[in-house]
Amino acid sequence: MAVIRTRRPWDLPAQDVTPESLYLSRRDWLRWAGFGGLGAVSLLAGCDNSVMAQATTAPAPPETPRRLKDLYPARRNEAYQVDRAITAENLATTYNNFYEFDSSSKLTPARLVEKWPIHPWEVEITGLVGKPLKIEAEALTRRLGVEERVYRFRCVEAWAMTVPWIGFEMRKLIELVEPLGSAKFVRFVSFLDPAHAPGQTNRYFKWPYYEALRMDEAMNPLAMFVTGMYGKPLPKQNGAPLRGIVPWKYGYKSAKSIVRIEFSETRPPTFWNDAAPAEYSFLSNVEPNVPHPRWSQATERILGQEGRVPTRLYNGYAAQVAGLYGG
Ligand SMILES: Nc1nc2c(c(=O)[nH]1)N[C@H]1C(S)=C(S)[C@@H](COP(=O)(O)O)O[C@H]1N2
Ligand SMILES: [Mo]
Repeated sequence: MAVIRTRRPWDLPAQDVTPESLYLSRRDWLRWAGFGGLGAVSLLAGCDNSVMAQATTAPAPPETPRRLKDLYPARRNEAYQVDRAITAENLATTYNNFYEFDSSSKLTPARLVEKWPIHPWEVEITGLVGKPLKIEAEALTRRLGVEERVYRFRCVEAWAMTVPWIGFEMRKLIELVEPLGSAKFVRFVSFLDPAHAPGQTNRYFKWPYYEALRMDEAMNPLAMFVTGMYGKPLPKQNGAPLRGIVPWKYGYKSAKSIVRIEFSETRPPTFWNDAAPAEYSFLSNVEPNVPHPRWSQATERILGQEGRVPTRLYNGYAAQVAGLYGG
């Protein structure tokens, strides 16, 4: 089903604006709108009916390959409860931000990843650590073990979902590599493969995608490396085979498809902060009272639901993380 482009990005109301619209001139938008002849190019924040229609016609997520049947589905850790319904799987796996594939549509990454090979996948853990490590992602996952946790997820664009992620705590991996006392930050670098990821030819961004956390944030038990969702391995469009999940921060802090994890003494630069420092801070905690310069963060839109609900401080995780920020 084609999504009708009813509005142009330059006349969108503030709450519908996605970050990239800042950078693309009118001419560039016209070029992107014709990109790949995909048709369904639009800014969709606020366009729930189209999203629902698209999601229900999307291909079913792949089944768990035989080699991973020992890991998925994973036992749910019931200590992490959320007072919201779990988002429909077909929404969470087809409404994506994955700029390596397409920065202009949420709906196309799920199709554009089709020919992208992700197995085997080498991950390098390096920098200020006593035991640097190079390991294939599934081997790492098996080494650390997995559990399922239902978390809220909040994008800076003010849409939200609730997802049963599968993975392991970041601190498990950190402890494995024995960081030096001087390590104060941990950096996540995503893959670089423009032959498969057409968005990486977009010169408006610096590739590969890069993000980072303070060490004390990464050590918080809520912070996870995620390898699966909805009882199965991660779909490629959701950041397979290994991504971060930092549920009290805006979604862009959780880098997808990570190939390198680096420990450093100084604060590493980050993708969105470099692109627009006045709009995307290093910390990027979910804070309802801190508006984005171009839209309010006081309310959010839950995928698959009508209307808006209040945003919660630290995305509902204040009890677990407020101490990290002096509160
Ligand atoms: N490598 C990479 N990681 C990324 C992004 C991206 O474009 N590339 N987008 C970020 C943003 S803005 C969000 S909201 C989430 C979206 O994750 P989802 O598609 O699984 O919902 O991934 C984050 N991680
Ligand atoms: Mo996002």
